[in-house]
Amino acid sequence: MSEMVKKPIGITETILRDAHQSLIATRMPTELMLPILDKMDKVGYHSIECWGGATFDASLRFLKEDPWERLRKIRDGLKNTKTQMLFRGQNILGYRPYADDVVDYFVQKSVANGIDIIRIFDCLNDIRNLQEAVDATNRVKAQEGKGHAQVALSYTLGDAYTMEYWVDMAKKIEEMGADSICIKDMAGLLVPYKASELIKAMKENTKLPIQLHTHYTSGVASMTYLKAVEAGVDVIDCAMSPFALGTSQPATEVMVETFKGTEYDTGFDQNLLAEIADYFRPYRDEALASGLLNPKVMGVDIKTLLYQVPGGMLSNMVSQLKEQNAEDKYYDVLREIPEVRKDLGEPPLVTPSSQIVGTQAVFNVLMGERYKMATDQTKDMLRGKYGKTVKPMNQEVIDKVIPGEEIRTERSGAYVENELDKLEAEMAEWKQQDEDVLSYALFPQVAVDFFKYRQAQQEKVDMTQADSKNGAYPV
Ligand SMILES: [Mn+2]
Repeated sequence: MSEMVKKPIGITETILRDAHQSLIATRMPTELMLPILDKMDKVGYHSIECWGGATFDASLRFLKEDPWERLRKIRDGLKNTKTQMLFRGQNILGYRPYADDVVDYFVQKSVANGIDIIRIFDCLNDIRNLQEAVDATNRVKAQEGKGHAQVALSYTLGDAYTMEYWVDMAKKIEEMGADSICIKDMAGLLVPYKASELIKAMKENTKLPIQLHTHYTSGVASMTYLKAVEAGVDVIDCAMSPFALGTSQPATEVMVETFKGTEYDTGFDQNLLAEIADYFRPYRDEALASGLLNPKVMGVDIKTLLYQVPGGMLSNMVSQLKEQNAEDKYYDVLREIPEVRKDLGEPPLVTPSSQIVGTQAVFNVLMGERYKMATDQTKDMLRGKYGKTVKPMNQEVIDKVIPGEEIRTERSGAYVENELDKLEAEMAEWKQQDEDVLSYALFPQVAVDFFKYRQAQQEKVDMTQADSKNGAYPV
């Protein structure tokens, strides 16, 4: 009997970030996470994803929590497991390109507060927009001996996105000094046999470990993982079953069981996983009962393959239409999205390009004339401020929306002057820790509202007196 060569597959657990972002609008509070960290820490995960743009925003905005404090507490509870965050390249965790000094400082502070792996992506897959964040991570790594720069390619479909394109990107990522590659399939568009082809081609052309991230939205995700693992992928992103499937990831327990006894065996203890699932299940039931978890997002939405629109973008669009009493325009907007995407150079649809394309499509339909009105973000995209798209943008649209304006051709950060000092000065009165300036940089209004709330809490103000609507608290 020949001995089986073991190649255990790694699993990144997403229940503390993407799973609740995808299913319950990122509303899982820190206090719910903390009691189970000890058990999660014993599983043997490759990493636990616990931080990113939406978790940061929702912590400040809705949960009235300091996201940095959350990170420190999670770090404290995970003694043996790597933590992971999602980082929007030059856009950090926000919606616009930031200056290099802010990108740098954010990376430093993320690692200092407990992040091990930084997954960095750009909404246009413009590699130049990733360089500063990768370099910053490598600088921290050289100084502190910790930090890992993972570059994520936003997976999408379209004429430009050939196998050669992805392989070429993988080579460039290796050259730019990243530690690993992630294929980030935010809409569940990667089908099983295509995954096999893609992983094989990338493995042949890069030595970097490859991680695959997908969503169950279109119903193919666990089959995609199976084929990707057989093709040599190193790590897959999964969510514990109470917050798996639907618009979230394949279930951790299911993937663990699938590879049991094979060369890919994770070696995870199903009893331990069951205890973790038992912990989260009542919270799922509660979310279902309160309506926070909508059963609609738990099924298979095959339209995602037809329209290639990520789940989060669809729900945004529905609420925009609702506000305008124009829900009957849903399918018109769905048809308009790929047209706007083409006009804007066929970018992947991921934050913030997904919001830019989606909002402009809604405008185009509701105004009854395409680009009669353009959002500031659409204008900036056409001006090249977000970077270079894989295909050229529509010249007619450029001429209509920003006639005669200069088009920029450098990386997005090249147009933003260092701004850390200015930001520090603006928020000085609220500063209680170094990290506060970064919260302010990303979400100025939301952060100040939070700072006011924090101060009021500290001064033990009677919160029934607080004017929460206007974010004003008596102090
Ligand atoms: Mn995702």
